[in-house]
Amino acid sequence: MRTLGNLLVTGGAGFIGSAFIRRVLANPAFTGTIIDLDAMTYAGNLDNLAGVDPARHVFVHGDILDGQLVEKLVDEHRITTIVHFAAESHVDRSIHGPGTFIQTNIVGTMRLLDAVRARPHVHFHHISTDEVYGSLGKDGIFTETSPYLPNSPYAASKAGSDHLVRAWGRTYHLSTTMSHASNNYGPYQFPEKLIPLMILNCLEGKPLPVYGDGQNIRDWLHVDDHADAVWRILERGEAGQVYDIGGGNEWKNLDLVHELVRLVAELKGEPVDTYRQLITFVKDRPGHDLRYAIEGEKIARELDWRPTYDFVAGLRATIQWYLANPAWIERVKTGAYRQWLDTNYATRS
Ligand code: NAD
Ligand code: TDX
Repeated sequence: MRTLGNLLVTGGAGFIGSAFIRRVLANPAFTGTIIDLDAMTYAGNLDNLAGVDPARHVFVHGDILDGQLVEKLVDEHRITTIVHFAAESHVDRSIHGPGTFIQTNIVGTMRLLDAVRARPHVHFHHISTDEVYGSLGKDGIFTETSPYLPNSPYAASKAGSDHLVRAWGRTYHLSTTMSHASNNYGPYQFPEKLIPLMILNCLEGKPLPVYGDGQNIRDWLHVDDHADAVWRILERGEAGQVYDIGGGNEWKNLDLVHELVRLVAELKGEPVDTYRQLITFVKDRPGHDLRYAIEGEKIARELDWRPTYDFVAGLRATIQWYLANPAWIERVKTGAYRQWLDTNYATRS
């Protein structure tokens, strides 16, 4: 069992990083402090962390590309473990502008690894994605030994970062672990990703854009399950090992959109047709992967971890969260969630 002191979490203002922080700070087994390094791109939102104990969550507005800052934080806060969530994470954005994906996801990861290289007592956990394995056909399943076959600039940049983690670990004898998760969903997800986009468009009566014929398949994992799996790996994962984290929960996109529409209608007490008629087939994403599915046997067998969420219950709760948090939605839509930066930095300088 690894002893977890103070953690440096990168990208902790994003969707999954913030879920991880909320969950870890609520876990009595964790008694340290979290240093949260986030560059606050469009995806960083400090509203996601409202309510966390400020005495145990030190937010630092900075870039993982800034190696000196990373090293200073590790030393000053006596960091024992880096949990690396920070990334450019949206496939569609990577198609239109791959440059920042290469910078943040590959070069940024190298900066963090170099900081650890000079401080080999620090454990490094890398958060990666099933997309590095490319696309499955109708059959088959990804495992930790599947070949790397990335198809989007995003997936290629994550694959590149994975290779650095492996190589730095081997060459410089660093303590590293890595996980590949399937598609996450849950509260606080930025509405560019499928599930929150569809929920918000339903609520606004806007079209629900389904790419291609909607037959692509994703394996959905609740973000809290992902956070718990990462915690389990931090505590018990063996250095040098890779763990795949799946939801065991494959859905065709079109079926998922129909289920969302059904649940939104149920929760709003309105006829399903009100929302069903919004479903619109649009031009397919270039290089659109057909199917992802993760086996998840290794983490179950070696670390005794399995996902706990029932998908339909998790989806219903996620819709309920968006319905109960109009202020979060409004601040994202108007861009007001970014005003925090102006206010805060105006005060500091
Ligand atoms: P997100 O886009 O919601 O959040 C990313 C966070 O990283 C943001 O807070 C952003 O400001 C920060 N960031 C971006 N560039 C930075 C930089 N240069 N320096 C410091 N901070 C920076 O992403 P997410 O969905 O929470 O994903 C988190 C991680 O999980 C990523 O590594 C992603 O590849 C991986 N992942 C995501 C999913 C998913 O379904 N969302 C699935 C598997 C793996
Ligand atoms: O408007 C849409 N219409 C649509 O049909 C959007 C945004 C998506 N889609 C489709 C594309 C995918 O088949 O839905 C599926 C899910 O799309 P995204 O939410 O963009 O996720 P995906 O491309 O599968 O990648 C996600 O999972 C792996 C995350 O964004 C990545 O960060 C993660 O690594």
